[in-house]
Amino acid sequence: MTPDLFAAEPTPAERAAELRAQLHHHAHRYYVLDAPEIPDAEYDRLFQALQAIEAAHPELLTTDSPTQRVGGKILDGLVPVRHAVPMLSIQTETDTTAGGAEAFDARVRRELGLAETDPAVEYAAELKFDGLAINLRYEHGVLVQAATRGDGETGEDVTQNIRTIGQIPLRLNGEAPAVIEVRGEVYMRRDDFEKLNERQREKGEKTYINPRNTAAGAVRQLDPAITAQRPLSFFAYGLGEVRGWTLPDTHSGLLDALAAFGLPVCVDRCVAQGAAGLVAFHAQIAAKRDALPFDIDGVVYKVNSLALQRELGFKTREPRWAVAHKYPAQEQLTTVLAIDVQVGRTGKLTPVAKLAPVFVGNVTVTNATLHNENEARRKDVRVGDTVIVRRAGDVIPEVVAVLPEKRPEGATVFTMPHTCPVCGSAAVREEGEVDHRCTGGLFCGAQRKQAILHYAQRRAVDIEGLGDKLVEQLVDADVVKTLPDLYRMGLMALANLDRMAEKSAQNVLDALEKSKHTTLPRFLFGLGIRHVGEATAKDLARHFGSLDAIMDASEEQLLEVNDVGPTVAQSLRTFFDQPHNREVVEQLRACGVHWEEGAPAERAAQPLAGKTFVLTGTFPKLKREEAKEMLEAAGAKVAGSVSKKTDYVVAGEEAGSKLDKARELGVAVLDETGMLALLSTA
Ligand code: 5U1
Repeated sequence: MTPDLFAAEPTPAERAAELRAQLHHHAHRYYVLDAPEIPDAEYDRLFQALQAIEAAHPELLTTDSPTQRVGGKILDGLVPVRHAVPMLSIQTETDTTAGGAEAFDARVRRELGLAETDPAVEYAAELKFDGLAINLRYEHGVLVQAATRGDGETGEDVTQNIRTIGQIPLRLNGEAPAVIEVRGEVYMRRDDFEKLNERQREKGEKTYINPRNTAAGAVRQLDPAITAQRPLSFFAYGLGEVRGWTLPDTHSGLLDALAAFGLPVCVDRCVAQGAAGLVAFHAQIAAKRDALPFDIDGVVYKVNSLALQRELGFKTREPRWAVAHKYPAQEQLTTVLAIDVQVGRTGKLTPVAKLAPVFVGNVTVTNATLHNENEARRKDVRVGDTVIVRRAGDVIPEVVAVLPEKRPEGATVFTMPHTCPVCGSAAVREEGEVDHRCTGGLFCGAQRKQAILHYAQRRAVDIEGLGDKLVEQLVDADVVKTLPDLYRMGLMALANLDRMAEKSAQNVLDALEKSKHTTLPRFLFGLGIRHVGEATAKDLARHFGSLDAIMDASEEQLLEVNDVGPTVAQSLRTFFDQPHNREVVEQLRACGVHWEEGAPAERAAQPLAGKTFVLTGTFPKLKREEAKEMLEAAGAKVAGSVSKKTDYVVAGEEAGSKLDKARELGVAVLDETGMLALLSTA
């Protein structure tokens, strides 16, 4: 469009009104619809432009200006507000089965005087949010007051706190009634709650117990600047006083109208026909409860027709046309009977609170993880404590918080043991790590299966056919307790296992026999020493030449090895300082496990040290792994992808993109013969 050169410049008042409308629109897209149309920086630019006009023309400031969300003064106390229309509570149906919905429908039908042959009653079904009920009063479309429920008759004025919530419009869209009070729930999303607690931890400040209490506390703050830092959200679900507006015929129509005003209305709602419709909604939401981004404690059913609602009326302080149908609670109180330490398959020690049995999240819980020493200390859980336990979905139960006022006298602080409770080996916590670990990997009963699988894998001593299931059977049947037992078991022990044919048993024995002839790096890697991967095992073998030299090396000597830092050196020392581990190594050797040992690397040639190779395609003579070992024995590094740092690409048959990349970057390309020639002349 060509600009109208004769159009008058907008006045500051016009420009301010236009900016406010734009900011209002974009805030709704961002906070309510979660569908922003402009980048944050553009929003900030518009916001600053409006701030500048309002600073220059204070007379243009309006209470619904987006610039006025934060900035209220610190209060001495919250002022009482008498509700124009009482804020009712809702009857709760505690039968969490389908029976709860059926009982409500039966009650409604009875009170409406419906016969069995009459059609199903139509309901609006919604979520029961776990937050704080709020009344928002809009006059001529502008938010003028926000109040808590209080006792239903009188609440507290929390207007300036509520104004900080981006999702709550300061002005309604469209043609607004003279007065409309919108009722709904302020809540905190779970991800926002986690982020808030993360920030608290970073600052070294106390963390919050759950989203509900945190949201309620934030709304009742005396300093709105603090509320502004709490990420709160809002859903509208009902009305208070209304003047100058014709109500829709149904509750679902009312929710649509509230959404059209720009208020956030939850999309997880439906119109349900009769008890069957309610039961289906209850089940559908139960299935997605844990995937919702916020906590709910049930669903709400309301008779959809407002005319029928009026007919049904109220029973003391609760409407007869609505009910909250609960789900099983996800948090409960219980007491800590003991704190045990469990050892996982990988040797990780986990403190576990043993609890007085409690029904939570639909199951009886008797254990809750305390994760690690830091977490146990942070929560300061002690034997005898009364604690809040949470179990949501399939997530393992957790102690959320301790009730310090209920702590028995003399309850002592939990400390992690220095030895493994299963095998008695040293339990260590490495620098920078949160977990304690058992160092008796080869000996510890808890780690048996993992240790055997690690030892048997293809990249270690390679025992073909010794997989997950077989290891499980061998350990559970007590045939194998430690690695050397593998070489001691006979055909009968194997063949006696479930679903093990004699032929397969013989194959396993043959594979075990074959695995006895291995290499030092494979054996060393197979021991499963923490931080000793394949590459480190190769470096160690090359450097020291023999296992005994490695087992006896001091930390200083270990540190001389390429790529071995303090963590690896310490881990090796701790491992070989455990008599159990040495004993296992000796027994394996006694069983016939052997390898060729060489001279220490100081004397071994490393002609390709500092060179990086990439292998691609299939070679005529060598397997890829063999080529890799030969190159590494000559000191080269074998990488997985080609870059400018690659010195040679060795390409076999059907070499693909790596070869293309090598050509593109001008990297030298060899075939297998070329590589062997390089190795022999280097
Ligand atoms: N979704 C929803 N929650 N909730 C809570 N609707 C709803 N209605 C309520 C309450 C206390 O009360 C009215 C039925 C009065």
